[in-house]
Amino acid sequence: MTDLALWFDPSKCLINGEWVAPIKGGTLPLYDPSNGAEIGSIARGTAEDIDAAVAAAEAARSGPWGRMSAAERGRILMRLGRMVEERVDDLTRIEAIDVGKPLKQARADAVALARYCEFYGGAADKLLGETIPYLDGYTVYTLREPHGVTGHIVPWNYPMQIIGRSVGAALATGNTCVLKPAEDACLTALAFADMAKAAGLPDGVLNVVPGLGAEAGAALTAHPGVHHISFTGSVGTGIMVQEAAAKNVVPVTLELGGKSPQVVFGDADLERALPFLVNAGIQNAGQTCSASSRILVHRSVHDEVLERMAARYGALQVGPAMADLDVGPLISAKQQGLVSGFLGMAGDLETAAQGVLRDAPNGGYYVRPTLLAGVKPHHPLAQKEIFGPVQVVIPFDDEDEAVAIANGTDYGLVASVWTQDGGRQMRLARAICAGQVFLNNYGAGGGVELPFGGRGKSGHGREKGFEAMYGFTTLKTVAAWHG
Ligand code: TXE
Repeated sequence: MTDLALWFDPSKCLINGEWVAPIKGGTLPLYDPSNGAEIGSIARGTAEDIDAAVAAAEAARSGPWGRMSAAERGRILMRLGRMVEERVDDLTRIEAIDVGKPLKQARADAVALARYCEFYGGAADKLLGETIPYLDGYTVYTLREPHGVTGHIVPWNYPMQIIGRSVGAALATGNTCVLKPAEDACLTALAFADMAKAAGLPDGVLNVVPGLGAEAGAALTAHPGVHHISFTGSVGTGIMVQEAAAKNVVPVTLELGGKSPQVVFGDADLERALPFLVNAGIQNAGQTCSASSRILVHRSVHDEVLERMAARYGALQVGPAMADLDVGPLISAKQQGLVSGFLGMAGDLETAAQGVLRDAPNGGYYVRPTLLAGVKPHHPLAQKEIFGPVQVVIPFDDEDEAVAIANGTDYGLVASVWTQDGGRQMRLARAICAGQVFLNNYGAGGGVELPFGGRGKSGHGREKGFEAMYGFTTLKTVAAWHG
C-alpha cells in the first residue's frame, strides 16, 4: 500500500479556512498511476460546495484582505513561498505518487511553486497605474483593481506549477480564489491551501473544492458570483467554460495545450539541440501543454537528426515514479487509452524507436515513448494533441515550407527554431504563430517571469510574468476636474 503520509484529509474541502466534508458527503477514489492501485479517496465536491466556497470568497473581499496593502499581500505570498520550499520533499513525494511523476520532475514543480510565490509576492506592490495627459483643468489616472472572486480550474499534468501561476497572480493583485483541482490530482492543491492558511492568508481568500469537472467544475464556471475564470485543460472543456462564463459576461483566460513544433535547419548546432528535441516531447510523459510533439527537420540533416533522436529514444527508461527514471506512467487509464488509440493510428508510419519499460508494475498506466518518422504534415498524428510521449519527425525543404508546416495546425502555443543564421532567427520569430518562440533552446527553463499563453485553439490571455497580473485586474480611469 502506498503511504501518502498526508497531514490533511483529502476527503474534505477547504472552505473559509475550515476543512469541511462535501455537503452531499461524496468521495471519489484516488489511484496511484504507477501501479493502478486504489490508495484512498478524495472529496467529491458539488454545486452546493461551490456555492459555499464562492460565498466565503465574496465575504473575504470585504474582510482584512480587502483592506490589506499590496506590500502586506506580497509578504504573505513570500512567506508562503518559503513554507513551500521547506516542504519541497513532502510535496515532491505526494505529487510523484498522485500524478506518477518521476521524483526529479515532481521536485522541479514544487520548486517552481515556491518561485511563483516569491515572484508574485515581490511583484504585488509594483503594479502601477498611469497618469494620462489630458485637457487643461483635468488630472486623469488609472487604477488597477482586482476582479473580485476568481475561479481557477486546474488540470492534472502540472498542478503545482499551474496553481502557482494562476492563484499566485490572482492573490498578488488582491483577488479571492475558488480553486477546483483536477479529480485525478488534487492533493498538492489541498496541501498548498493548507500552507497558505498557515502563512497568514485570511480565511476565505483561497478555497479549494475537489470534484468532478462536470459537477464542481461546471458549477464554478457558471456561478454568477464569480468575476473571472482561469482554465487550463482541453479545447472541448475550454469551449464549455467560455460559454458558461459568457452567460455571466465574465472574462476568461484559457490555456488549452498545443502541437508545438521545433524547427531544425541544416546549420543547427545539433549537439546542443538533441537533448531539447527529445526532452521537450517526453518530459512528464508528454503530458505537457507546451510539449514539442512535432520535429520539423531540414532534409539536409533529416536522416542524421532522426538517427540521433532514435538513439536517445532507445535509451529512455520508463517505470514507476519512485524509481525516478526518464518517463513515468500516464495519469490515468483513460489517458493511457487515449494515447494508445493515437498510436493505433500510426498505420504504416515508420516507428523509428521506442523507450523501454523497466520494472513497471502491472496495472500502471504506461506507454512506451515512441518516435515516428515519415509523417506527412496533415496526418492526424501531426495535427492532434496526443498528450503522451509521442513525437513525429517531418522533413522540409526550405524556410517558407518550414513556416507553413509550423503554422499548419489549429494550435499556437510555443515553438522553437534551431539555426545559427541570425536573419533567419528573426524572420521565423515573427512568422511563427505562437505565444512563445525559442531561438536555439526550448522552454527557456520554464521561467515564471515569461508571459505564456496561446493563439488559435491554444487559447487566449497570458499567464506567468507580470502580464498575468494585468489579466487578473480590471482598469479604472479616474478623471478629476479641478479647474
Ligand atoms: O481534460 P479536461 P482531461 C488535454 C489533453 C488531454 C485532454 C483530456 O489533450 O488528453 O485534454 O484531458 C475540469 N466545466 N489537456 O479530460 O476535461 C476537470 O475537472 C468545468 C491539456 O483531463 O479539460 C479538470 O480540472 N471544468 C491540458 C480540468 O477541467 C471542467 C491539461 C481539465 O480537464 C469541466 C489537461 C466542465 N464541464 C488536459 N469538465 C493543458 N493545456 O495542459 C472538466 N473540467
